Amino acid sequence: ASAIRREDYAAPAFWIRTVELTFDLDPAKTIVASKLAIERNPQAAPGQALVLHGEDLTLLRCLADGESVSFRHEEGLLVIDHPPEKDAFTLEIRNTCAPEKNTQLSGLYTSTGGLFTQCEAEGFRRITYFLDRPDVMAVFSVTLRADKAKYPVLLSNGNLVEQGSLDNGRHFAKWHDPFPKPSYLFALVAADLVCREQKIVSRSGKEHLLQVYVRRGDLDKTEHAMASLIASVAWDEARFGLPLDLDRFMIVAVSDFNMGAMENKGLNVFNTKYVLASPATATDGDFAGIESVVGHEYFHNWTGNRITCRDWFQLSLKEGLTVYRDQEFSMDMAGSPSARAVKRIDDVRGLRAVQFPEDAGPMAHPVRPDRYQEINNFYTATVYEKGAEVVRMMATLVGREGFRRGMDLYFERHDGQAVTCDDFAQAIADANPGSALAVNLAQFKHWYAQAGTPRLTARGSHDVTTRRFTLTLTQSALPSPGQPDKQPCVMPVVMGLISTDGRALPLRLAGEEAAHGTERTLVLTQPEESFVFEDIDDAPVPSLLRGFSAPVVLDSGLYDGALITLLRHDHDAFNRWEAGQRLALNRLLAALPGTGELPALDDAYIDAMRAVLRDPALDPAFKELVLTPPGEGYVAEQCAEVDPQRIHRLREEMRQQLAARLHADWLWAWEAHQVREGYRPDAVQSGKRALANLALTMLVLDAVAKGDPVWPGRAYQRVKDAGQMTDRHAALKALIDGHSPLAQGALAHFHGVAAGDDLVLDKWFAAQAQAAEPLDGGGVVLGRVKALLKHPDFSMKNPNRLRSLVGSFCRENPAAFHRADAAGYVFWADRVLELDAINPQIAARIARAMDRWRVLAEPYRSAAREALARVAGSAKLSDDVREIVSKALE
Ligand code: BAL
Ligand code: ZN
Repeated sequence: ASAIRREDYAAPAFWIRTVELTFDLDPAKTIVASKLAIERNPQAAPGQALVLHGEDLTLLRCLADGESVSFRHEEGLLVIDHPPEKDAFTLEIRNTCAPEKNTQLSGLYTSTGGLFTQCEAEGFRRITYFLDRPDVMAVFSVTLRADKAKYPVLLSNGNLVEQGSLDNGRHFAKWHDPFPKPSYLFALVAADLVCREQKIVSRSGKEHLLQVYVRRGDLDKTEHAMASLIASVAWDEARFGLPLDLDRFMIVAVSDFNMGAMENKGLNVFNTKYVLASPATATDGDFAGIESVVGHEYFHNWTGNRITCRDWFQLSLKEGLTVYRDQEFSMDMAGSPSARAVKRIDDVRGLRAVQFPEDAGPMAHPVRPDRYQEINNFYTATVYEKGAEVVRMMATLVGREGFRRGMDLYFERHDGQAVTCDDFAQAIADANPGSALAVNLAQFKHWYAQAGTPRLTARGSHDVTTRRFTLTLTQSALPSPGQPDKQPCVMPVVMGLISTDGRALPLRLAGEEAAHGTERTLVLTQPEESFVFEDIDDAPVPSLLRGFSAPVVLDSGLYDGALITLLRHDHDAFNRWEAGQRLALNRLLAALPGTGELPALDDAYIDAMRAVLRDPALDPAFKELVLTPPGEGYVAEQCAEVDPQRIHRLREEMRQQLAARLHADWLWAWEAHQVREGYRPDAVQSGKRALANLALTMLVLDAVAKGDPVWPGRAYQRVKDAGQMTDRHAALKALIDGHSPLAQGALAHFHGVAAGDDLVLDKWFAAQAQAAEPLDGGGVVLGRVKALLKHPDFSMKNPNRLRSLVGSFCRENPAAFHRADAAGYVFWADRVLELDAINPQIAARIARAMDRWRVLAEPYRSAAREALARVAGSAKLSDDVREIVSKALE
């Protein structure tokens, strides 16, 4: 397929104002009757054909104003060359689709005996013929008819208008959604479900019904999702003045789902992974994930649904903004400043692990892309997470109150419209005249237009005689596909200066009368700028990019002494963590060029780590983050040529040394952080568990190396006895990644305890696919993964299971995947081709495991190219996978 280009956007020739849909639901053949009130767009060129999208459908009838009308089919289109020559007319369509054959899980499909839909981005055209584009917004009325015994619950968007019985054991439900919406927000569910429900009263005194629908037997795992939904409703009202606008708001969980969840108006459909949780089945991380995804989908109700995207190039308009909102929500829910910082560190770790490599690879694209072949490939970390960073920078530049004013103006101007990223940025700027954002708006928008991660270099010089410290900031950006030259960005650099004994210094810039606090935001707009600070007696340590105030790679030029000062004293928790990571990274990078082992870690580093671990003023969750060395993927991104085996070896050796040298401290950490009260997935308890479980991991690692059975035995006991999943799962991982002989028994026990629970089984598969390769005689993980493909609990058709085994192995276990014998790449190619015939969207995600093949050292690089060429050479390839592999090979 040829590329779709942003610059080719044209408003549609016709609008659809209302839609009446009637479904006779049946898994083998569903009949869809659609009545569309169509209006000509007076601004469009006259005489145009009416071109509707349609895919994998059988057309039974097409009438315009009750008369038959001639039509023709083109690839994926239904073309009516001569629609009625009127400003408005009615089009009636009858078609069928086959839900049970729909393994792509886009459109109407079956899952565990029920019928579900997924329409974003272009799934509605797989249900019926339509102008399936987000700028066409219509009011939907939907009638569902189905067998009552098999499908007792019939749901669609909006309000339930009527329901009742029909002949032959069938029944019906009529739904009406008063808000005009694009077709991608349509949803229906017909299934045998039960629901947890709760009535809430909003600030305005209005009553709303909240419902969470799940399969029978899962109701006891919906409490947290419901609590998260209630908190989301309250938060959006309190923080942004955005109330729930529907009488009823539903969440439905489904076990076969391509995405995490979907924000269909009033009827969110969720992957079970982001709904179902009990202490026995879900980890603290799962609980946090549910809170954030429930929030995310709920917040879309305004940022995405009330104001939607004009076209799919504007996807970040809703996704970047909504990720920013869900991140802020989770931070507010976390509570303490320290817990907020932990959440921020987590988010930045995610950004660096996924988005930075994306931005440096063949799929690099701007936050607002300029072209795509398959839009599903653009639900990316760049559009989502970097998009959120762009919104965060705007908020930093205009301040919290200013951002709220900007959001208010955005809704005042655009409620009910389909708009662009430009419209959003303009609203935030216009609400804050004179702000650094408004003054530099055109330049700021390079963040939307330019791909690649900018580099920020900082150098300081101190003059004792003038008592001045000059900070010089330089920005640059590497070329990315289609963008050889980059313009300088507007970068908010939140910063402070620390004295070597740990004091935050007052900040007075040259020309100012007095100091303005100890933290400020420098706004870099030029390729290079110097900032002169007055009254600085001794050379300070700059703390830059606090809270990660811009999504850039920072070269601070700081050496160990300064980094240790920051780790000890910085007032910004993010930068304390960052300093600790940099200390670890420097040691790994220094050892990489050799072939030997990691040299013994120096006392200064070990002492600094010990000091953090033992500091009574620091939160356990924060300590866990500091004591965890940077991931192998992040280390790889720092290298011009990547040897995944060598990175794995050095990082494992670093963990071994930390385990051995801090042995007494790990013992203390384990003892001191046991949670003895009842389980709560809050920041305090989960922080303690995180640190205790890191301690356990280190104690097992050290014990296995020394042949001591005590700690592996304790971990094994935990797998058996733990009262909740966080500790059970952590103990299992400690045994597997610590290469304990007890791991096999622990896995068998864990599988038994799973008792067929899909989400627990996903963890069981993932733990094995992510297993650390042993340093001596490695290469064992692939064999186990291949064997697991044949396990009766494995299925290529269930996206969660597929991600947990194949995705985890190919994308999250570099040392197991990148093998000198190329067997990992052969496995990858086989799976991508096999999966492409079932579910191209998921196949394309797995295909992206090869994004960074060009930076691999030999023999990996040549073998990777060969595997890519084999996939690209396949005659039957989806647009999804073709786009990924052809870009990789370009
Ligand atoms: N809109 C697709 C799923 C999500 O980002 O919420
Ligand atoms: Zn979203």
